[in-house]
Amino acid sequence: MVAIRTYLTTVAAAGLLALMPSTALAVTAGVDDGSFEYPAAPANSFSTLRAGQTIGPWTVDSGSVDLIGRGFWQAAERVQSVDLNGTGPARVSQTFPTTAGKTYTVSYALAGNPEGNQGVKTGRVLIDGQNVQDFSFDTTGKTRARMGYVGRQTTFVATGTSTTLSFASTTASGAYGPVIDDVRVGTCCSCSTCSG
Ligand SMILES: [Ca+2]
Repeated sequence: MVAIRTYLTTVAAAGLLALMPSTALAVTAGVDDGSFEYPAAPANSFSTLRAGQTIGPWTVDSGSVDLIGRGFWQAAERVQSVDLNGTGPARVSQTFPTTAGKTYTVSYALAGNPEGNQGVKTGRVLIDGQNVQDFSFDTTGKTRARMGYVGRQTTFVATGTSTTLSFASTTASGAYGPVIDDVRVGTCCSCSTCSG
């Protein structure tokens, strides 16, 4: 019993530690503020940010996005999220340290702006400017209270000491685009063990 207790204690401690790397990884081995929580957008409203402006560590490369504030609609993680169409399609990017040759997993939560013209919202994930994943989300029947977030993920092999991760809307017209939140980059997981 002593041996088993020791084992269980070790497992429990490891379990606690296992909860921490998702946050630690986001800082040390991947993106910073993948939850789009900083700066705070107006509660029950949003901020429209245009090319050249930043969302914390993220930069709006082109077009405009809406940074959705607390309470405007359901976030996937904490309270804020990003509509990749502000007044039209946008691209947001963040550059972070990587190790060349190492494989990284990008995971994120995907939904779409349920207002206006409901339907399929499309976009893509880019690594160093190269398209690595197309995504789509159908907002039909979704609401601000029930966004219907789904998990998505892709992997890439870093080619240098830094990598630029981008999310771009390919929803051509309008202010109702794909919505992303809870972006994480890590080296911990194979695709078979990651959620989503
Ligand atoms: Ca968030």
